[in-house]
Amino acid sequence: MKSLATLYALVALLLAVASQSAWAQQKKIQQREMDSEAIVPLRTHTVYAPYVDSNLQNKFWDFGGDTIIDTTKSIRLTQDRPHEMGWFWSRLPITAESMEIIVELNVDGHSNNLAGDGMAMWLTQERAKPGPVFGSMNYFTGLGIFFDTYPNARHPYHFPRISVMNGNGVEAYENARDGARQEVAGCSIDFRRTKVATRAKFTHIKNVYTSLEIQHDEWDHWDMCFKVDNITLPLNPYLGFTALTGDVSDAHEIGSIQTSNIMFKPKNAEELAAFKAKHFFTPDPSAAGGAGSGFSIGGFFAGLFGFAFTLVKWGLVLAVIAALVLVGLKYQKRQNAKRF
Ligand SMILES: [Ca+2]
Repeated sequence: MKSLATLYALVALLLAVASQSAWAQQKKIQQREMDSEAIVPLRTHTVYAPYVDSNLQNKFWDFGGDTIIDTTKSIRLTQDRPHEMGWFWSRLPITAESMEIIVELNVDGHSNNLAGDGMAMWLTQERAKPGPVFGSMNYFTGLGIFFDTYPNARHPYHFPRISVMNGNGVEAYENARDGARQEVAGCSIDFRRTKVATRAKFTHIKNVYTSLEIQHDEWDHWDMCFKVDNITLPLNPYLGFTALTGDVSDAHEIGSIQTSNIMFKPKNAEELAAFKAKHFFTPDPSAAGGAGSGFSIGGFFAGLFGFAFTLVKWGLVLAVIAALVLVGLKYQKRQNAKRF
């Protein structure tokens, strides 16, 4: 009889744990739904093939240097030739405070490993000023995300390297050191000569976080490059892409750029702090798997599936326990029958 009582207690405990876990999952899904009120595509900062109109112009974008527009395939910032430099810049600034930018890029060349110099994505006050920093001006104001394929110095990390510098307009990018001292965030990911098109997903939620996810080995599989909370963008930055080759080279191409405005309900300081804490101190299984930051509709459905999976899992556990209890009861009955 004692063993039966223990079994019942165990079942009750498991039931309590299961309902608690289910409740936590459901709450998480609700929170995800509330994260983003709307994602509105920005036509002014989006571009697809054929990229230009019949006059070989684009009213929202401007290009120059060695940039070649291949209307069937890509915006080629440089070809796989030494000493080229190309740029592609938005004509209008981005007025949205929070945004998502997904860019498809292709970095490819004849050499297996000796290639360079790389390309950059910019969110800066300045626009269309060619220079030495991956084809753009030095002493920039705002964010530079560098896709650096050529190590100019030795580092404890591998190349290719993606690194971010938040320029203040007076500090120079230290090219000879690959900007190591100025890197506010970064990661080593091989985005050169990839099997699937490389895509970079940049997300900036004002006063909350800035992240960069990279797709490079499998379609729609995103690896988190960085997620930080200390990046402030300049007010109304221009969006630009530039590339540079030196003695060594690579073709640097852009397939498409897709920008969206992420809109949020106004939040007070307390709500904002809680929102930020959720992003940086709550373990997020989908982020750990590199599957996204929980802002996408995909993230929401992943959560839903996770919830369903948990239900099925606990259902199975309970079924096994119920079976054990039944066997126990039968055994006890038989023992009692024997006794009398
Ligand atoms: Ca470099």
